Amino acid sequence: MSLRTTTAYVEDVSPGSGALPPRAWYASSDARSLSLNGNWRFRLSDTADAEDDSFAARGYDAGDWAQVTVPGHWVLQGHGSPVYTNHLYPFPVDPPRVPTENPTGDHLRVFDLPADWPEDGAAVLRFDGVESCARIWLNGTELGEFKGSRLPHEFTVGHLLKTVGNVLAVRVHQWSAGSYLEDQDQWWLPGIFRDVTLLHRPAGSVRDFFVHASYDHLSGTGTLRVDSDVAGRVTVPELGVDVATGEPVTVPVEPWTAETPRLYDGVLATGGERVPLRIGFRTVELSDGLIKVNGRPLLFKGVNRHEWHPRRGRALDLATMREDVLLMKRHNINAVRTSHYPPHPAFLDLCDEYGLWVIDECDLETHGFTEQGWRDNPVDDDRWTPALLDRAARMVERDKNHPSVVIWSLGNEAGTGRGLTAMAEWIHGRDGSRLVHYEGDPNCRDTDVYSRMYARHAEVERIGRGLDGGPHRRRELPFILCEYAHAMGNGPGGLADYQRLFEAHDRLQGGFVWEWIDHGIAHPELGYAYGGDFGEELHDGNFVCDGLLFPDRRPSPGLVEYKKVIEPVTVTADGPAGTVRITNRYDFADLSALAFPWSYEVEGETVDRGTLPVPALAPGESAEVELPAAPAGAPAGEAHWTIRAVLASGTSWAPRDHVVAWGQIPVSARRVPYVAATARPAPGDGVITLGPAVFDARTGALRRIGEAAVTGLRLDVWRATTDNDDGAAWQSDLRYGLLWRKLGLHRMRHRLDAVEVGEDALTVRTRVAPAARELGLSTVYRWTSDADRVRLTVSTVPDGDWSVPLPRLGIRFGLSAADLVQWYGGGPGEAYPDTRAASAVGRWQSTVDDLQTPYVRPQENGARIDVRWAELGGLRIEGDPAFHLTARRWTTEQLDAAAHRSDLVPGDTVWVNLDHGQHGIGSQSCGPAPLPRYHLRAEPAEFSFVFSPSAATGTTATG
Ligand code: IPT
Repeated sequence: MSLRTTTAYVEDVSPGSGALPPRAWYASSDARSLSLNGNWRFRLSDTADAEDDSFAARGYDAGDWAQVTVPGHWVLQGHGSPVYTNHLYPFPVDPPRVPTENPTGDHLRVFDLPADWPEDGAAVLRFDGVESCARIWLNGTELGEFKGSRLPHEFTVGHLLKTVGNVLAVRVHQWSAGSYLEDQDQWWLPGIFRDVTLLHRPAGSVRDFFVHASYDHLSGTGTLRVDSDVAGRVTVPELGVDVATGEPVTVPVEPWTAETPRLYDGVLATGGERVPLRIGFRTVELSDGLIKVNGRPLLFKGVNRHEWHPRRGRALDLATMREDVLLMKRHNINAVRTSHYPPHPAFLDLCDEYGLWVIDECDLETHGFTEQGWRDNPVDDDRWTPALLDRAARMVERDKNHPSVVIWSLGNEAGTGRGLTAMAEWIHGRDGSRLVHYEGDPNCRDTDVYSRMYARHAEVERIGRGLDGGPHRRRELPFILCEYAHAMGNGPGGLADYQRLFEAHDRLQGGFVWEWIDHGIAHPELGYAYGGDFGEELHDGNFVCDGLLFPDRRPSPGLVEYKKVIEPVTVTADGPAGTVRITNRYDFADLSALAFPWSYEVEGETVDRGTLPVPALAPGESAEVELPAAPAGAPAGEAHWTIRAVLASGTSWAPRDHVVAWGQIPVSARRVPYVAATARPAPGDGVITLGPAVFDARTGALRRIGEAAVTGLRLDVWRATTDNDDGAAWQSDLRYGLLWRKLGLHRMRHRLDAVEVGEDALTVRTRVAPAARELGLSTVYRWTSDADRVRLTVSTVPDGDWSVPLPRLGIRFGLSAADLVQWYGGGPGEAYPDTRAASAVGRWQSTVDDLQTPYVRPQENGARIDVRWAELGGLRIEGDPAFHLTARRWTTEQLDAAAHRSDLVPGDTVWVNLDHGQHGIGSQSCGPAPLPRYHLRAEPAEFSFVFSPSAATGTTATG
């Protein structure tokens, strides 16, 4: 007998053997259960068969074994290490074979039954998720083996249980035939990563049940029918419902939507068990070429959510799942695609409860086969079809009773093939009440929606207008972007431009930003680790950190931007003067839950406030609402109305006064600073003095303004390239970072041509250019002063062939001391030309450290936009026009060179950039580049700053 036979199941394409058929998941019934989560004994072997003869046969002597926590991944608990690849299989592609080096974790748990565990024998052992292949023994009897990492598997065990000293042994293989179906872009993390539970099954208990709860918007009634394979009764006290299983009943109800997640508590009672039901009445349909719920089309404002925790990986606890849902609700997100596998089932309970539309995606991706032109793709090979159908069934049966789930997705990036068609046919047959999604087939052969990822704005617009052509079936279908706006590093740019398209064209039913959270792994030295930090021979670096949340779940500026872009109420000033237009952009809810406080601000200071009476507009409606008269006696200066839509009372997901939406309406324009050139440059002792400024007489370099020492003030065009600047490997034309470096924009030289002391100005003429190139920027610095303030006007004229945009255009200088930063302009957060929707004009303050955005891989960050004036380090700076402000304790070059946060070491100098322009951000780390209107073209430009010593020294932060 060959050694391989004992582990043949590992490389078998079949889903496994011994497990019970799939069924609905429910958390609590009155039947007993015993959680087997906790400490397990653990032994790691290098190969699948290493301990073959010593595990079951030798009586499970775990004497010298280690311990791990279940649920968990052993590679995050000190045994072996994680591996990150995007789509490349980290093993030779020879399906269904896997490498001999196959880390195998033997898990052992000894347990007693609780004293009051019922005598009658029936019991089921459930595994909610094990990656990637498990073989199970209870008390020496083998129960079976299974694959399908993020799917539940149950085994009948009652006949094997003892009162004390039960030995549960689980052998987990990192690699199996199933790994070929699980090539999602994420860390490969073996282990028992979801709950293990022993469930008592009393005689006559429920096996499987299907809650059908539809809503008829014409009559306002819901129809409920609960099918169960064990007959029983269904009661819903609030609705006066008490019917037999299988029997439909129609009653007036309030419908469930993600905006109004009305649930009715019920009970399914059979002879042996009472199962709590949470029923949401809603009807999903495809009609008039649109996805409609309860008769109305909806707009997905979604995110792709992988399960992630920086220390626990995909072993999420309930608190973390709830945090995700609360963060989504508070950021106006209304939909989740569970990329790329069914989530922990409790997450869907939360989606039902708080209200989120869900695309539930099957645990299927075979992306690595793209490398071989999809040859041998399992989804087009009949031998694999049973495994695919098993995965589809385990998802649908588990999750079918969740009102939040409106669409089933076959999987992600798996090419096309008969197996997918078989899955779709099975799903359509089993559950006609939902739609089917799959992005990977441009013909939409098996799907009810046309779905794409990362399509450019122009193409999305064509699709919206129905000008995209394509196969007939596809042209009839509504469109969604199941992934867009790749949120890697600084960005994504262009969100607002997508949203305008979604709102303008009915066929465009929204999208799902890629993705929710950075998959950084907490690391003692590096901060957060990403691909390559564990010595993987093949990896995709920080492509795994592309979320709207940092790994610790702090919102990134991208999430703040998304919240603003998808706000469900808009406040605009397109009507007659003195009015404001309020538009309800909810699909189902009116505005009765919101209040509309206003404030009137002059130069960012609130002068008056009140509340705007806004009618409870129905979805889609808008109204012109009269603003109060501008407050009498307000000081002169630039003024704005700011109107907020806030929660009038607390909800389950946010407190009263939580800001849902806002708008700002300019009243009067800013007066730009004027400095009469009355002071004369005064040469003397190696320096030139002009008003409060002192310059080096030979070089014209600024040395100080008042008390503030200034170093290295000069033109700057370089930024620490962002992940989007660097671009995805396959987008050679959009890799601005490479183009910029090729030109040498990161090593510009400054040639001094002249220092001219004039009547009323000091003029310094230079040419800024990189080695080896003929292009350059002729740059003139002209300084004037009225004795108190000094004005710098920078004029720059490009010469040579500038076909690429500039990263930035402005000045940079160093201050010897600065901590507190105060400014009037856009804030409070980071903003760039195409990521600026959430930036509000106001008076803001921060420390220099808090201006930094902690991208996992350091890169350009932290600019505040539209800054009229700023004070820091003893300087007051006014812009003409307004500028972008960036300040940090390291140079751009140091930021550029850093690979992890831990590489950034604060120096003594605070480096300040005042930019006239920045190139847009885009999302070409996977998607499109910034739209042309956000390009910073090399063109003649002139911009000024007025500097004066500021009253506050500004070196310490207070308040
Ligand atoms: C797309 C994948 O579906 C997703 O899982 C993720 O990898 C994303 O890209 C990038 O982060 S596929 C890509 C080829 C567009």
